[in-house]
Amino acid sequence: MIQISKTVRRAAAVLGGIGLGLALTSTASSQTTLERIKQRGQLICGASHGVAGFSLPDAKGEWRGFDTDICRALSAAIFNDQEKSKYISLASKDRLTALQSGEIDVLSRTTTWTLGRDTGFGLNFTAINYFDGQGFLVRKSLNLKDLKALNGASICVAQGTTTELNLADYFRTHGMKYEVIAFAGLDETIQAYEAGRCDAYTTDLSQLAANRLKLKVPEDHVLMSEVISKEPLGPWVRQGDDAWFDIVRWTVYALLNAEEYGVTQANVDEMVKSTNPEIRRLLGSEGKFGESLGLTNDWVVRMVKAVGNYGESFDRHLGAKSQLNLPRGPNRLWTQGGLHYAPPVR
Ligand SMILES: N[C@@H](CCC(=O)N[C@@H](CS)C(=O)NCC(=O)O)C(=O)O
Repeated sequence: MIQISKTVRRAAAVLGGIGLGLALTSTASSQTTLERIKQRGQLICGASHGVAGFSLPDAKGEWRGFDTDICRALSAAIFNDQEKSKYISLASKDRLTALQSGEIDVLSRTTTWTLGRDTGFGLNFTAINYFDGQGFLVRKSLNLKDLKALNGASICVAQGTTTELNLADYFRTHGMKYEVIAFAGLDETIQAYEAGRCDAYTTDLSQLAANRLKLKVPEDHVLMSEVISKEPLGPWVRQGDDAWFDIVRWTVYALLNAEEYGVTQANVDEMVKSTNPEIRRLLGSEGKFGESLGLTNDWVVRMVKAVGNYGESFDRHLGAKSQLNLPRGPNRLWTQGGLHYAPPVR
């Protein structure tokens, strides 16, 4: 509903705040985000600068990845066609403003949920799709035993990230010196590390694993074993449209519930006929849960047909069936000792 024009936002900033900006613009357009997406015939999804496994254009230029699958699932739920998304590649430092300004409908790009971001930017975090933590990549030849050995080191990092802030916290609390070399773009950061301008490169562990593959000889670089932060990642929306927030949040939970109940891309058509009430509600064989979101009752069937359940999407892009081969670790379901616990559909 709230289309925040850049002019109004600038005026709001001058007048002293986002709250006023939202108040000013809520009257400017009564269209909901879902209505706007349907009218446009396209979902506009904020993506990364290209991180293997999460969001990266393939050989045909089509965006693929675990974060991209959220937008593919949304597009399938709304249009019954996973290809109706347009992806905007955003640097870390620009991603939150792109969502604030209305340039994108949803930000699905390795973005950590923090209190400051959830309250200070007119944005809402929806649901965790990946539990991550911050790590460090270093040259194997340095033979570093632990992070203490990085005292006095130069460290490459991307601007506008929680990474930058955690780095400062860590070195300060451990009384260690360091030189930070911060870059606006992902490729610049990796190139600087590759060129030897920094002793270490730091970001979320999953991205370190993905970006290590961009280096000339990945085997010459190792991930340090220590993890210095909590990075709960997931999609974000603008504040002010609760119905759209619900759609994005329940998309993540529906894909997790599909995994929990054994609903897969291959068996979803059969599962529609299941007698299990949980599965019947999830897939719209019973109840009107899709309609309550402003979608069709078979919305989850559409999504699972498009991208598979949470575990299938994970395996394809990040796990065993991918180049990254990341372990599920904390991203296992709660039923298997992991942290993912999707609320029930009822
Ligand atoms: N999860 C952290 C960091 C995410 C992040 O954006 N990392 C940098 C590290 S290089 C980045 O540019 N990632 C690649 C990209 O998204 O294009 C955050 O939300 O601030």
